[in-house]
Amino acid sequence: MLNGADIATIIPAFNEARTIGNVLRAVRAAAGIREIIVVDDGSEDNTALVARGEGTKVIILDKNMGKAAALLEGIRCTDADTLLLMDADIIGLTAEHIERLLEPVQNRRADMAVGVFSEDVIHRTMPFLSGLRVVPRELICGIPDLYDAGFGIETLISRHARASGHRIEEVLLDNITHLTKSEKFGTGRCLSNKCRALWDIARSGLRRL
Ligand SMILES: Nc1nc2c(ncn2[C@@H]2O[C@H](COP(=O)(O)OP(=O)(O)OP(=O)(O)O)[C@@H](O)[C@H]2O)c(=O)[nH]1
Ligand SMILES: [Mg+2]
Repeated sequence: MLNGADIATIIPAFNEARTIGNVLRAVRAAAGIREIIVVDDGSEDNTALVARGEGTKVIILDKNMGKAAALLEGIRCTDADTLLLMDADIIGLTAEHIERLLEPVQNRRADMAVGVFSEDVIHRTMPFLSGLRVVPRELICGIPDLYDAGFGIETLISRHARASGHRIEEVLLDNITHLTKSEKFGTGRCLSNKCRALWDIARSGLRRL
């Protein structure tokens, strides 16, 4: 590692008790991470309990605010200059995946690294949707009106990074996947959550920079 980047991990989590424990153990085992912050805003399961059981700092918001707001609340609680954004529903995550994702930024080849699940068609074709990324704090904090972006936050970060000339590297990650919305929520709730996500992504893609 060449760069002494000061890295905090922010994990937005909504009803992820099934998977967050392994995600936290993988992050904790990875080299170079100073701090881990989980943001839970209204989970109806034991997400916060499991995260606390892993010794992690958990921020609880009074009501559900969406993914972007949760991430931003987490970022407000750290002064780290580099942020590892991580989803809580990842299956198969290891410390090695995380170290591979950090490497391009630590070695100053890239300003932002985006993790791409190598076996996932959506990730491969639309890497700008990936929730696994290493991002400079100044990039995220420089994006206006991000709080209400919901599931569009990654699209906006990628668009702003490109527009402002940040060097982006995609890192292919093997043997890793995530729980789908239908596995998490069942058909009805999955459908409304999916529509919400598509709407957030569409408006983030169309927004004037
Ligand atoms: N705190 C918080 N976290 C959220 C919220 N919505 C989503 N997340 C988290 O953001 C991460 C990704 O959310 P998912 O719903 O799995 O979205 P996705 O993986 O992009 O989409 P799918 O392919 O449909 O699974 C997970 O860690 C979720 O728990 C929210 O409203 N609040
Ligand atoms: Mg998911």
